Order: sequence, then C-alpha cells, then structure tokens
Amino acid sequence: MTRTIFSAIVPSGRLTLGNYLGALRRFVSVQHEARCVFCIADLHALTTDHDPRRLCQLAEETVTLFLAAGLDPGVCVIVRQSDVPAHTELSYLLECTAYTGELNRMIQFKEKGRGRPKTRVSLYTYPVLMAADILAYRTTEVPVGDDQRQHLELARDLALRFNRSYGEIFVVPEMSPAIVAARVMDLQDPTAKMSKSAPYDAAGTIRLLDSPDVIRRKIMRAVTDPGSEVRHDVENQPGITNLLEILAACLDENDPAALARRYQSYGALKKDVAEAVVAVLDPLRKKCADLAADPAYVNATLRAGAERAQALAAPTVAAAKQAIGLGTL
Ligand code: AQP
Repeated sequence: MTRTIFSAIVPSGRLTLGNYLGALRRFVSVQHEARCVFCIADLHALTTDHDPRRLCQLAEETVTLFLAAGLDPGVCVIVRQSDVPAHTELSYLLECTAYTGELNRMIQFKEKGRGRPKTRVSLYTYPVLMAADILAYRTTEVPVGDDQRQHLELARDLALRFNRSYGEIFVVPEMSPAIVAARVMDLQDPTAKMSKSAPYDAAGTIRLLDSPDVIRRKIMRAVTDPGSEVRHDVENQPGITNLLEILAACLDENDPAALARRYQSYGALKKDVAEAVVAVLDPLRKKCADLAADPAYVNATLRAGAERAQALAAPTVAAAKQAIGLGTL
C-alpha cells in the first residue's frame, strides 16, 4: 500500500496560528515522506452563511499561504476541493453508507445547527463529504489538529462499513495528531479553540498575516491565570499552558512542561512567546506578499493540482461505483 497523506483546510476565515501549528506546518514537514495531497476545502465553507466573493478570495489566500509556508507543488498535490468532481461524487456514495444516527452526533451540527429550521442541509452532511475527501485518495494518514478526531472516526467507520458491505475498496486511514500545540487555544479564552471564524480583529486570535506589532500586542494581552507560577497545567493554568504549548511548537521543542521551568514570571514568558511567534510568522507573511504579486503562478498551481488530484481519485471512485452496484460505461 502506498503511504498517502491527505489533509485539508477550510477557507472559512483568515488562517490562524492554530491552523499553522496544528496543520499547515506539519503538511510542509511531511511532504517529502509520502504521496501527499493537501486541499483547500472550499465546499465545506458553504455549510453556513457565506459571502461568495469573500469565499473565493479566502480560497486564493489559503493557496498562497500553502505555498508561502513551503509546500512545493512539484512534490505534493495542492488542490482546491471544488475543482475535483470526484469528492462530491464519492460523497453521495458514502451518504448511502452513513447513518443519520452517526451524523446526529457530530459536534458541529449539534452546536451550530440542530433544531434550527434554517440550518443548511450541508451542515448535516459535510462530515460525509470530508470522509470522501480522505477516502478518495486511498489515504493512509491524516495529519490534523485534535479537534478533527470525530470526523476522522467517521471516515474510518464509513470505509470499514463500505468494505464489509461491498468489497475491499477503501483504505482505512489513521489520524496523526500533533505532539505539541495539537489544540491552540484562544488567547482571550484559553478554554476555547483558537478559531479562524472568530471576528477578524478578535484579540484572542493570531492570524498568519498579522503584522509583528499586532502579534506582540495580542500575546502581551493574553489572559493568564491567577497566581504567578509558570506551570504546564491544563486544568488549573489553561492560559499559561497554552502559551507554553505555542512556545514549544514555535521553538520545535517537544516538552512544554520543561520549558516552564525556565520562567519566573508571566511577563518574561509572554515576551518570549511573542518573539518566537513573530520569528515563525514573519517570513511566511513576506513570502505571501511576494506570491500575491504573482497570481499566474498560484493559478497554474491550482490547475495542475486539479488534474493530478482527479487522476489519483478517479480509479477509487470508479471502483466504489461498481462495487455499490452502479453500471460502468
Ligand atoms: N486551534 C487549533 N489548534 C490546532 N489545530 C487547529 N486546527 C484548526 N484550529 C486549530 C487545524 O487546522 C486544520 C484545518 O481546520 P479546518 O479548516 O477544518 O477548520 P477547523 O478545524 O474547524 O478550524 P477553525 O480554524 O476553527 O475553523 P472554523 O472556525 O471555520 O471552524 C485542521 O487540521 C485542524 O485540526
């Protein structure tokens, strides 16, 4: 079986430090290790109210960020989801495999949609589309943040059920979570995930394209915890723990608890976190500005990615269609 890595980011807002540490940076580090497909999942951004022009711009910005972060389109496939019909085609076959009971339990639907008559049907079904995104490429590993665990479980369950019912078509993927900063928390509410759909200027959300001054200001104003001891303790010191996780991830260290011992005050920790984040994001922001000046390159990347992705996914979709009982020409 070919080792295949697939992951996606939804262009539902401007990307955050959480998206970078939990996902994008990890895509870059694995791209030479396996066949990799990295996706800008624009269809998933249609599940709640959206502005069509903004969505299109955000999708383009997200591709540019993929390239600026170091994804090499000569090495991995960079694809916009809506450019590859295989995703939606397979999604329907998997909808015919999924149970309403399991979709009723999906957290996003429970939190944002259940019981509201104007909830879009797609908010209910998108976890199946996400399973199709993954399964279409015979994915073996999915590097994602901790928040995606439930979605991946569904993809695994659907693959297993389909295979049991119709024959061994799908590879059952494994989740590969980040070791540190698997869930970067909001700087103003360290009990909530840092999220790209927060209001744009939210003080608790660091955007990848924030200027160094804005990054420093947000981190220096981050909510901390009562007391003054610097400890890695998710339960009792969520604010400080979040800062330690961010620092460890930015410094490429795997032990945020050990980092805590270097600090006697919250202020000193915040200063180092701010400088570490600026050091990681500043080159990205500059590269992104260079790429934004070359839209032809970004477009060519998307065109080539769409062709390669469709070629990779088509045989699996064709096999699934045949297995489930649909005719082939
Ligand atoms: N705060 C986070 N910490 C670590 N990883 C994170 N990811 C997202 N937020 C964090 C990871 O980024 C990848 C892309 O996520 P997504 O586009 O599917 O959206 P999401 O997980 O729902 O992230 P957001 O930013 O919170 O988006 P909205 O606000 O639109 O729901 C995934 O690998 C995710 O784990």
